[in-house]
Amino acid sequence: MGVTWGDYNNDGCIDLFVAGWNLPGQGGFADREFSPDSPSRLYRNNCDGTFSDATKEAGFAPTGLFEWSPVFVDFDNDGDLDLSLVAGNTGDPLPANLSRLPTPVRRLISFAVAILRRIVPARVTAWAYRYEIMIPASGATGLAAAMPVLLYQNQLVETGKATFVNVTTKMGITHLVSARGSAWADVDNDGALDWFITGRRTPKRLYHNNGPVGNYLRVHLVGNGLRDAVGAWVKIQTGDRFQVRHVHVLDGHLAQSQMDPHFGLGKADQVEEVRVRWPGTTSWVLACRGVPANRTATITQDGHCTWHADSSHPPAAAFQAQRPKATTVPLNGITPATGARSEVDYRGTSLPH
Ligand SMILES: [Ca+2]
Ligand SMILES: [Ca+2]
Ligand SMILES: [Ca+2]
Repeated sequence: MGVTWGDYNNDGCIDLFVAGWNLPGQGGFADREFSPDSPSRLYRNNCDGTFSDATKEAGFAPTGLFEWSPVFVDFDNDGDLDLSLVAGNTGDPLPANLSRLPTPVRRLISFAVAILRRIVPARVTAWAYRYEIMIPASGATGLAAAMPVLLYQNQLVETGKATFVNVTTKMGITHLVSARGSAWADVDNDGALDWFITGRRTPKRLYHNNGPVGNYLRVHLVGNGLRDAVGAWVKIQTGDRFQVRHVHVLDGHLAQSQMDPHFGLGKADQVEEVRVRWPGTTSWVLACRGVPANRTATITQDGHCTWHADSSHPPAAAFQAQRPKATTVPLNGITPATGARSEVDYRGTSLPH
């Protein structure tokens, strides 16, 4: 459930990922026949007005999960768009053969599944879902409805081929959640995008991105009429590489990520050119030249381009006061932000602008 748009293969044409569910008839738990087809789909833009199904060639396999809220995001700042998904049960009725059981028995099954999920590592749980060994306890709530989340790393920069590898557990993300939405934003202005996952009767999570990540450029657009510049396109050039992003509202499923386009630059220490196509226009405008890496460039539609280091704009005090100390793990680890408790409740806090 949910879609995301992004140019995952850096050919200048925006592609589409649609999240799906493993339902009866699609290799779901009703017919026990596992389908090689994933309900989720990646559609590659052929740059000629048509799209091709690139799900398999990009390395996506069925997960057995109810997938929600896909988001294209360059979480490692290497210059290619990675992909995140969350999962969780929907409260559908139990499979027919189980729904005939008395209520206490069904509750006992849900309880047993919940216990299993507490003691089985997420990697094993994901494998069990993949091969339908573990049946999602439909109609259950809380932990019994929880599933692993998914973080895929794009291999385009590393190998030249835009294929995706599941790095969820490698990055230290092991929680099971029952979630429908998630969003990415650099909540502490350190240049690495962080991941917030909602919880539907499971705890919400803020994963602080501990890096290491590549250099980056963030672009803040100020339009003349439409101040937020929703619908604008931004294209940057670093060496012989180009990347495009678009300013948009809503990501995934009922979620809103950081609106300012965020570009990973890898080791590049400068962006040669930034071009903008403003909403309602059809041509690219050269907005900035020679922007140093690790800056936020503010571009106005009347032709101004300025930039500043993000460290000169610390997060809002309200958020800073409640920002928990993040644990550190090596190699691109993404860990839950932990304070006195492992579950952080951000209700009532103000996010930085
Ligand atoms: Ca593309
Ligand atoms: Ca990437
Ligand atoms: Ca960050």
